[in-house]
Amino acid sequence: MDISVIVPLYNEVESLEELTAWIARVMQTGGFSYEVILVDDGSRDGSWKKIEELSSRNPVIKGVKFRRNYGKSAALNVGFIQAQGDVVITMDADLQDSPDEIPDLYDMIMHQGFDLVSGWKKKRYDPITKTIPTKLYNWVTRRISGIYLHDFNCGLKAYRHDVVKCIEVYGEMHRYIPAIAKWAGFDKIGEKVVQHRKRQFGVTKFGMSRFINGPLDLISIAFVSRFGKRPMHLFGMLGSILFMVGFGIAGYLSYEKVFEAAYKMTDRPLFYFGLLSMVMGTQLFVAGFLGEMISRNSSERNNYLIEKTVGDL
Ligand SMILES: Nc1nc2c(ncn2[C@@H]2O[C@H](COP(=O)(O)OP(=O)(O)O)[C@@H](O)[C@H]2O)c(=O)[nH]1
Ligand SMILES: [Mg+2]
Repeated sequence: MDISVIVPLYNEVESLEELTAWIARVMQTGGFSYEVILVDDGSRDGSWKKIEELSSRNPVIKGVKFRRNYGKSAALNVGFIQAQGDVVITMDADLQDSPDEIPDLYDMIMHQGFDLVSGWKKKRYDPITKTIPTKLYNWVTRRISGIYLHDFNCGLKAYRHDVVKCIEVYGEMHRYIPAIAKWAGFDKIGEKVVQHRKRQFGVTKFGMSRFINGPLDLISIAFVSRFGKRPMHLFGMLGSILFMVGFGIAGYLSYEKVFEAAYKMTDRPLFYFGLLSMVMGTQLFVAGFLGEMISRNSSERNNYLIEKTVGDL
C-alpha cells in the first residue's frame, strides 16, 4: 500500500464527509493505493456514526474509536500502530489542511529521501491569540531540539513507514514528533510550505493548557532521550559539582576562622551558600542513584531501535 492517512479527530462530524471525499479524489488522480484511518477520540457529536457510514460505503476508510477522550497524541499513536502504507500522512480533520498536498509529500519521502516532512503553515488563517504564542513556541523548540523547522505543530506531516513504527507519542508530545524522530535516529527532516485554510465548522479544541503542558513535555522528551537510560550521568555529575563547590566554601571558611580571625560562621553569607550547595549536591546525587536503580529494573533499559540486521539471526 502506498499511503496511509491518519486523521485524529474530536467532535468534527461536519467535516468528515468532505474530507474523506477530497482525500479519495486526490488518491484517484494520483493513482495511489491508500487507506484512511479515522481515530475518533471519544467525540460526543456523532462523529463515530458518520465514520461507520463512510466506512460502509468505502472500505479503505477505517475507524478506531476511543471510549473516552485521550488526546491527540494517543490517537496518533494508535494510527501509527495500525498504518500499513509506505508513506504515512497525518492531517487534521477540520479541513484546515489540504489533501492536495499529499502527492508532493509522498514524493518527498519516496524520491527525495526524507524520513519526515513537516508542513509549514506559512500563511495562517488563525486568530492572533494563537499565532503569536506559537511563534515563541516554535523558537524555543528550535533551540532545544536543534531542528530548524518553522512550524513544529502543523497537523499535516508525512513519515516514512519505519519512522512511525519506531516512535511512540503520548501526553502532549504530538507537538514534538520531529524531535522524537530525530532522537530516534531519523535525521532527514524536511519542511514543505502548505496551504492553510480557515476553520469552516466547529471551534478549536486546544485551549491555554497547551502552553503549560507542551513545554513540560518537551523537557521530558529531551531528558528521557538523552539521560533516560543513564540518569546518574546527569544527576551524579551535577550533584558532585555542587557538593564540591559547597565543600570548598566550607573548607575556606573554616580555615579563615581558625587561622585568621575569630568570627561567627553565620555572619558570613557565603556560609549559607556553601551549606545549600552541599545539601543540594547530595540530594541530586541520591536522585541519580534512585534513577539508576529504577532504570536497572525497567524493561526499557535495553530497548534500542535496531534499524536493520544482516545474516541469519
Ligand atoms: N484525537 C484527538 N484529536 C483532537 C483532539 N483535540 C483536537 N483534535 C484534532 O486535532 C486537529 C486539530 O485541532 P484544532 O482544534 O483544529 O486545533 P488548531 O487547528 O490548532 O486550532 C483536529 O482534527 C481535531 O479534531 C483530541 O483531544 N483528541
Ligand atoms: Mg484546526
